[in-house]
Amino acid sequence: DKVRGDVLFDNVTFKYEDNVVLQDIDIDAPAGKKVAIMGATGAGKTSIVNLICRFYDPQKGRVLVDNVDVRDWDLKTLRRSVSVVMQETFLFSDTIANNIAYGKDDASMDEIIAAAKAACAHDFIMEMPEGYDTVVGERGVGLSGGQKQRIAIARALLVSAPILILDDATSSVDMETEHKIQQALKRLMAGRTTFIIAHRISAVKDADEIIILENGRIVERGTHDQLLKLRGVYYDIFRD
Ligand code: DGT
Ligand code: MG
Repeated sequence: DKVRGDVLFDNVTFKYEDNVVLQDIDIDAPAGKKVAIMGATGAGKTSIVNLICRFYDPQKGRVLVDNVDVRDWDLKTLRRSVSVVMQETFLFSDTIANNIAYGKDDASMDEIIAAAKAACAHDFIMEMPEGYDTVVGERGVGLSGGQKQRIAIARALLVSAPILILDDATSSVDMETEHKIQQALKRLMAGRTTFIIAHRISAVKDADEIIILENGRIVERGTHDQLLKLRGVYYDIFRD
């Protein structure tokens, strides 16, 4: 009963109260496919990934994982099958080591350090008063947005869920660090169904399918080359 990681959106419409956020969304992501989602702020990108994790349910249509409606999944199994680097990173009031190992309690210190190194977090962690034992979060040392993102990426690197979601995962780190982290993320994506939400072409151009959302609707979809030829929204982002 291992989860393969096929994800299918079948004509999904989703609203917050009267506000239609996603309309008639079809996405076919068989296990291992890389889907990138782009679009302006408020277009509905995060809402798409919220539906996979069942943080919300759609009013119309279905979201399927391994051909089973996510509503019929055991919530624990479903969430354990999805590894998410959220747009708004959440850290527990706990040590850095425990924050990284959240989701994989049996991780060894060597594994934690390797994940932190791959996420370009090791150096700043070692500069903290107590290194990996430094308490962060509400009652501990404050971290910058980019530092929190790197902790979250290290956390994702440790668990090996078949579905991976990167929601603006490197938006707060500088270009040079992002470039380094991309290498680790590429390894992380290998063999997993991946949803990459990003604003930079560099982060999406290798995806199997790039989806452009506008006001909750898919207005363009295809590979990097196909979308460039289309000379539409994606082409305009590319030229800027
Ligand atoms: P981003 O992250 O700023 O680039 O924007 P997206 O594309 O991730 O947008 P998303 O999916 O967070 O929001 C789509 C729409 O849904 C937007 O009009 C705001 C609205 N919305 C998001 N979260 C909530 C919520 O918790 N309650 C209500 N009522 N509306 C929400
Ligand atoms: Mg978002």
